[in-house]
Amino acid sequence: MRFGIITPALALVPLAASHGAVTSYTIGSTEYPGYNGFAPKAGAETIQRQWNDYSPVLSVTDAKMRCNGGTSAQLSAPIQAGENITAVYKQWTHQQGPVMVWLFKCAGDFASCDGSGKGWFKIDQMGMWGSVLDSNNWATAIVVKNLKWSSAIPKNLASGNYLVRHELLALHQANTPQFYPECAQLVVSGGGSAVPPAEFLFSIPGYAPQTDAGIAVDIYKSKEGTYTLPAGPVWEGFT
Ligand SMILES: *[C@@H]1O[C@H](CO)[C@@H](O)[C@H](O)[C@H]1NC(C)=O
Ligand SMILES: [Cu+2]
Repeated sequence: MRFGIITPALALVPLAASHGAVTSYTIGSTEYPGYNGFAPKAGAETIQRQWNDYSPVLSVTDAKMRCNGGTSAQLSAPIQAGENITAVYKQWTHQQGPVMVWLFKCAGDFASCDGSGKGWFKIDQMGMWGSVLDSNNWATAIVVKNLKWSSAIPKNLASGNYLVRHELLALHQANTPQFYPECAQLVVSGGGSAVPPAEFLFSIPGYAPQTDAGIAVDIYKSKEGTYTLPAGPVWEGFT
């Protein structure tokens, strides 16, 4: 099946009917409402930085790659190093592509933390299993099914203020990657002193070239294949 062919029809569907975004978070037994889209509010009391809408970011160098346009949030959520954060999606539809979860350590308070500079590192990611690129054996298909994604904060991560960035990369259109990133504010405590070495650190936007083998992908070109995520492995935090 070549889903690429039905794209013009999909384009007629109202934006809100497809795509998706992180709309809340769960840490332990606490639920943190996020932004629900389409009604930005000055000073909204969420831990999430308000994103624009469900529309994908199409270029790895687009400024919206960082937090889907979100620049600030009033609140932050406490989390222990080693604890999980679960991102919840009100809706999500694309079944081919990886999930990546990133952190950025703020130098100070959140108000002055814009996520600029080479400070983003991955703490969780999943691509494809098996060898059939146009199958549903992808991390984003798990998000379609569960409408959530859970990741552990590294156990010995240095305590402090962090931005967490959940990124879904949809690859259902050949060579037309769609990025869906959202950010929230976390105060990590109980960690150690670990900080990732330079090779795990990236700037966002621009963590890889648009031509990266994990970004410019045609999942329909050959039946069998392998997939390598862009921007390298996750930092486990145990060194
Ligand atoms: C916590 O996150 C890890 C991935 O970092 C995952 O493997 C594990 O299943 C998560 N635990 C829960 C209870 O969701
Ligand atoms: Cu979409």
